[in-house]
Amino acid sequence: MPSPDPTYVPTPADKFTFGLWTVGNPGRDPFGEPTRPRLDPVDIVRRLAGLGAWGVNLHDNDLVPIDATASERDAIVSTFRAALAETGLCVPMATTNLFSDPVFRDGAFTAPDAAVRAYALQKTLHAIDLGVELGASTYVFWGGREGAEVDAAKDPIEAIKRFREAMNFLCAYVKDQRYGLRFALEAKPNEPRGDIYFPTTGAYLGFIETLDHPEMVGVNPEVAHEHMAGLNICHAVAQALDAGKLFHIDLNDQKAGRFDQDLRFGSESIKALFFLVKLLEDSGYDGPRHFDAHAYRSESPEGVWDFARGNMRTYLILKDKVRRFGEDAEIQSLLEEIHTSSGEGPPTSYSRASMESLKSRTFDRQVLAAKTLPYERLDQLVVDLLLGVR
Ligand code: GLT
Ligand code: MN
Ligand code: MN
Repeated sequence: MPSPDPTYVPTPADKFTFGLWTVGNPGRDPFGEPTRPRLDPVDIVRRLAGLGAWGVNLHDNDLVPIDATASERDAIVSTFRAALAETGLCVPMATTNLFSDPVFRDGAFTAPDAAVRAYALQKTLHAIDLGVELGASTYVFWGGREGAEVDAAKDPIEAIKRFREAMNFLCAYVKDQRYGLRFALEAKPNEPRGDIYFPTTGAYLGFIETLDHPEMVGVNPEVAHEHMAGLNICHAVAQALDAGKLFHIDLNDQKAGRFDQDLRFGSESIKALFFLVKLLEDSGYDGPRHFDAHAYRSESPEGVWDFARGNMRTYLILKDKVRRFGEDAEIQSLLEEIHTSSGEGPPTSYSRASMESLKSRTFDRQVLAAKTLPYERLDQLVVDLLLGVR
């Protein structure tokens, strides 16, 4: 096994990506104006490439203003493509901004106004074309405005049907154009809406199976969004992996019970994110590791790049800890002890015979209940490992 790089410096092989909207976040919040100047997408591409990132992701309007003419659009896109070619950075994922413009104040694909729904669909067709032109293979849908504050005003079943119609239309478009694009649906429980439809990754995993082309559609779980809902991100991602639906992932951090903070990866939940990195690495997930986070509002323009470096460094440190976990003899022997069964397990498949034999088997409940589970020792070893004293 090659010796690990102790410097934790990323390379494109790590597949780290950032959004134009993440490192480009100017520090605006609901109570305050921007604290940093807007960054040119071309400069972002150069800086990210210099730091060892693999790719850059974007919403249509992160690059092309919503009111740009066709020729303005083409000029912007060709300058951007030149920067990608110069640096070797790729665009693995693209998405649509269906939340900033006032037209989407009451939803996009689920808006009560049919003309708004049509506009949202048209905007997405153009944005898909843009993403494909830039080489994207994954297309994310985050329905930030698809929700409600006033449930009296809307039928939530109708909203689900409308969202399904939009997804079916767009899948058909991708097939018709022969684009090699897969969709990844991103859940969030609330903010900016009082409640957002499809609040969790699990909700989307159920919904996907009701689509015309479920094989084209997966999920894009975000750490902060599952933590906002009080859920375990590792378990949500495990369900997506088991279903073959982890098409993308948004890595960041979040204090539980707060607004969506989009904090630097690993700035809060070291243990939970250690297990997330372990899951991603052990499962063989080979998609992008996208950091959907932004620097503190108090950070300087130059400090944004410390933020960018920090996300990648922490991922690599945790990945190294995963390796050590696997090589740690004491941890592994505890795991072996924990995973040793007290007797034969249940039948792996049903047959009359296996059922009858199970029915007639006798179990000593006291023996089963007395098996030791040294979780205190195991968890402390993990804490020691993460705190660097092991
Ligand atoms: C927005 C949101 C993110 C989504 C982005 C994709 S935009 O910043 O908070 O979680 O992933 O639309
Ligand atoms: Mn996200
Ligand atoms: Mn978020």
